[in-house]
Amino acid sequence: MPQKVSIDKSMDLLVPLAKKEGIETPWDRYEKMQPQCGFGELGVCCRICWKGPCRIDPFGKGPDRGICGATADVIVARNFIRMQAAGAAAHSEHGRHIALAMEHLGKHGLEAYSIKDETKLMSIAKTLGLETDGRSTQEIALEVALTSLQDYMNQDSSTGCIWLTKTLPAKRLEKLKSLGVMPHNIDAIITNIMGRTHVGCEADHVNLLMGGMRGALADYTGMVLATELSDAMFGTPQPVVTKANLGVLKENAVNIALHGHNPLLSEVICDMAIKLNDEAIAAGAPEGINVVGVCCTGNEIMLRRGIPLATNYLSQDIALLTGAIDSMVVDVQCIMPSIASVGSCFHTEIITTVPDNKITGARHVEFSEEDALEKAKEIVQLSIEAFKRRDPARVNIPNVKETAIVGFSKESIVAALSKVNAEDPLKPLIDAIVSGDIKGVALFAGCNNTRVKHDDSFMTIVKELLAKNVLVLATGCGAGAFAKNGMMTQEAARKYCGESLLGVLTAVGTAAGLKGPLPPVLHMGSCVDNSRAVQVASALANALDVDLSDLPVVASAPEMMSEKAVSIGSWAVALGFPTHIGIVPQITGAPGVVKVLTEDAKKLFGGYFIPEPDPMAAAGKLYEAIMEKRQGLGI
Ligand code: NFS
Ligand code: SF4
Repeated sequence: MPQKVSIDKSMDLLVPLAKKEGIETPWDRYEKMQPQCGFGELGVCCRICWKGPCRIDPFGKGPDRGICGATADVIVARNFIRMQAAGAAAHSEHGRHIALAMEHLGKHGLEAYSIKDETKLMSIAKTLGLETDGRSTQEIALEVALTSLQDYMNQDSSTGCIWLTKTLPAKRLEKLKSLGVMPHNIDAIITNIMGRTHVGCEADHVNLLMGGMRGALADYTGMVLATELSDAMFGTPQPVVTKANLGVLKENAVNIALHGHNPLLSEVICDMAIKLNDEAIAAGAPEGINVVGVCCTGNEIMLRRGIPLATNYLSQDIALLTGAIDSMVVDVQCIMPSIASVGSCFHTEIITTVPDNKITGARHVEFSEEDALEKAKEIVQLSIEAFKRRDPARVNIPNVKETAIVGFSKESIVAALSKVNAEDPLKPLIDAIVSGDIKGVALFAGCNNTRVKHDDSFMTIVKELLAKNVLVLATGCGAGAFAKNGMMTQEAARKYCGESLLGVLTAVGTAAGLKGPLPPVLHMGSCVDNSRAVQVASALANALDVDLSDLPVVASAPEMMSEKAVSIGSWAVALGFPTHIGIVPQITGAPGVVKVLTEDAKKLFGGYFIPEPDPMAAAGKLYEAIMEKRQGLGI
């Protein structure tokens, strides 16, 4: 195990505690897994048919083809695009779920849900080109939902997905069309990838990878509709001050940790926790119910409600070592099965809620939009019951929590900028980029990974880029890392930003009434909310009449691990952004694939992958990519 597995200060208390209690951490399991399979690391292992598994000898001494004749490039490309398809499927299921809920809301109403943000609903209707005059909110919501669901149903491959075509600049759409990577139907594209990678189908790695890019753009489609419809139902994030890290748990409260992704579950539980607060007090918790968030659900409720974020991906099961979490309630994605076994060492209720995401050893309370209130009540009451069983002697809450100013949707960024220039809100940002006060924009996203020190790569790269006057946006567990480690405060802006960036953040922050700078890292939300950054970039590109790929905008996922991150990184490339990944990807055994993704992509899309595990070197490469784009623009 590396000397220190995490830079998160909470881990200084909890990792040794795990050792003392004999409870396994992800890092213990990582150590047991060493050495990890070299063929798998290089991606040259194929299990697509049962003649296999086949593996290619990377040293050129053994087999150079699978039993069917597939080369390393074909094997790796097939594996890679299946990952893109899985990522797209995960996000798009989330999006579909929200769209279906909105459809039901529009058709017959749902007790637990409403359109909380009518302004956003109207703006979505306008984006989608729908009629709003003389129509009720419910009618408009229904049409927005049905239009969104078209992106899962359209069979005419000559028309692109609606949400994609309505949210990207015309120049980029032309480019995607000319490259043949426009998705027309999310489900169809995912099915296409699974079909073309079946044994005995496509065996051309370039064509496979282009098919994968289309899958990644289907992923973007599912994400943007998930974000936008969620905003209409639950509110568009506005700046809010809250706290992050495990010190947000309260000794004298019933602590409910909401974990997963979909706000359809977390929002209702937050509402129910408020309603049942007195029951918790009566059960002996003087501070009532304390809801905290984990991973992307944590980001969703943090931005919309100011609910504190407890932790991010890699420390999710260790969080249970605090002995103070009474229930961890999960829905879908990024949930370590280990929470059930660690939870069983404590009084904690681990509650799964989705019929196709159960975990052996956890309690399952099936949740649906129709009976959301009843089920949320059951879940909160189970949490209160668990609190009664909590052993105070085993409570170890780290005294670590940071202030976090969060809530930077496109709408709230534009609103803040409009305080500087009401007529043309984007102008101050564009002027700052053109003058070089802001050198460029970097979006940090993605997961944590046991292969690198928890949260460390995020922090190392960001400090370098801030000092060089790069504006930083963040989502997902990256944003979680920054929030927990104190990068979302005004003091951090003063400490880490270069002079000219600090000047811009101070001008905007002061105009917006913050009496000082905006935080140096702007938290835009969960992973699906990466689409918010695209909305900002598209607005900039349109204002400058350039393509997305011309902008000095880069993306970075320094600690990525999931198939969703593969998919997001791929659409970032397809949209024209140089995209850093800090983990050596499972493609390096296929030189042809590596070339397409790191070199040829640049010519085709303007975006390309920059694999670089060393965070300092990565910061340098990202900055270089920004400067190259600036040069291209002549600024
Ligand atoms: Ni996104 Fe990674 Fe997961 Fe969210 Fe966190 S691990 S790809 S950041 S919770 S989706
Ligand atoms: Fe081996 Fe080809 Fe089957 Fe893959 S598809 S397991 S390379 S025979």
